[in-house]
Amino acid sequence: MLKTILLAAAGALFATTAFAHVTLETREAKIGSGYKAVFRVPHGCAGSATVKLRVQIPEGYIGVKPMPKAGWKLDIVKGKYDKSYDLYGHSINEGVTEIDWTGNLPDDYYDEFVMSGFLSDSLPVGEMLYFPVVQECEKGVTRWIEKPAKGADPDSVEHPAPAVKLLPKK
Ligand SMILES: [Cu+2]
Repeated sequence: MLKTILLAAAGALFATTAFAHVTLETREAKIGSGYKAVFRVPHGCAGSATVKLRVQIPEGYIGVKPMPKAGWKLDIVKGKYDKSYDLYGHSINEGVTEIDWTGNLPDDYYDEFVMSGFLSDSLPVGEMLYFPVVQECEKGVTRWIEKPAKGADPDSVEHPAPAVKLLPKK
């Protein structure tokens, strides 16, 4: 009985810690398939409201489109990919490389920022795909851009970049 309670408490603690950063809702996805990236923002910068969220799109995540958000200004940056990719039978070599949402999210509130895209089937299976995020606040900035050592816990670094684990196509 006590063991069960301790395990539940440990689970809740881990979930809370992992959830307490800017993270992706879905943390594993198959290459060669569509992927909806949902960025969860559970707090501001040391209590200060978030006024801008800038997301850098990793190479290999193609055909990206952001979801507009009421009350937020949306800017997208487009650029060349490092190589050509196949997207549903079409060869493409450029697309969205950064998405910025500008608005105001008080620290007391939680919100999600969404985009849809395609994980190219040339991405390396078993690796993590990182989406560096810069969170600008009324006071201060937090850069969620750190990449833990291979296989290490995301919490081994202070500001882990949101990431998704790449799974085999089938
Ligand atoms: Cu946090």
